[in-house]
Amino acid sequence: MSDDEEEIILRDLNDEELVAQMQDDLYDGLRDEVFEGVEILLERKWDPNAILSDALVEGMRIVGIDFRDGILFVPEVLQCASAMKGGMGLLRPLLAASEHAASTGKYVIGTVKGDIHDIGKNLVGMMLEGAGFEVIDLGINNPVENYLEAIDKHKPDILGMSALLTTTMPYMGVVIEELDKRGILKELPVMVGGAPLNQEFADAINAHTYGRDAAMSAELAKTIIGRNR
Ligand code: B1M
Repeated sequence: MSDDEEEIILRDLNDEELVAQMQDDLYDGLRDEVFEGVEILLERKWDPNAILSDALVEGMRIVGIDFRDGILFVPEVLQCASAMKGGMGLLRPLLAASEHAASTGKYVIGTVKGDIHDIGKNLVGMMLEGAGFEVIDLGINNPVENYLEAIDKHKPDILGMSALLTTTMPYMGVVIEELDKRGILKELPVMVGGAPLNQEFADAINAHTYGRDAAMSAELAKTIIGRNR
């Protein structure tokens, strides 16, 4: 089937069918189709946040279930991630369109050592940009040295760490301990987030804040900046 024919079919769907189709396409790792679905919903004046949550994040949630149950494997899930990122790329400028002329503050963010999941972190970064933050993204698999170097170089107002694995989340505690030893922690609020985390864990490792999701994290970051000024 040609791209044009596929386009006509997607465009023929009503909103509900289209969102369901996009979740299927994300599951099948069809980057172009997911991208096109996002385009169509935007043309239909959907709120970018709703596209993100209803079509993309929900699609990825379904992928997660089948990944956990051994129905999908790493190569397939990588394709799903690529499709998700394609759609997110289109939404990025819209979510990050800041009403703020000046930067709200500087935010360094990175996924911790041993962990290569970056979709959630990227979303948090996008929302922070939307809230007017200058975001310095350290990417994935960051040892403590990377965070220290970035703090020294960029002098952020907040440090954010993301982890998606129960095996990598304790490393956040290692970073926080090191910041404490160096006297940085009392000056620099640390936000932690990621699917396996909760408030209890954040408290246990002495993090300043726990961000449950991207939108809430951006709000929390603004509150922290307001409090510190
Ligand atoms: Co991974 N993986 N994975 N994986 N993967 C999970 C996390 C898992 C829950 C799947 C499952 O079993 N159901 C499971 C973890 C189990 C556990 O630890 N208990 C798992 C596993 C086991 C693994 C491997 C070990 C598999 C293997 O190799 N056998 C391996 C590990 C690799 C490594 O990191 N060393 C692995 C690999 C991969 C891929 C590479 C294939 C791919 C990642 C691609 C990429 O990110 N570029 C992948 C994916 C895609 C997933 C799932 C399916 C989806 C994650 C995602 O992107 N979610 C995931 C299952 C799931 O979570 N449902 C799974 C969408 C995203 C928007 O949500 O990341 O939660 P999330 O982010 C949210 C919040 O958590 C929060 O805001 C975001 C937006 O609202 N948030 C923050 C996140 N970071 C934050 C930081 C903040 C604040 C909020 O402040 C700084």
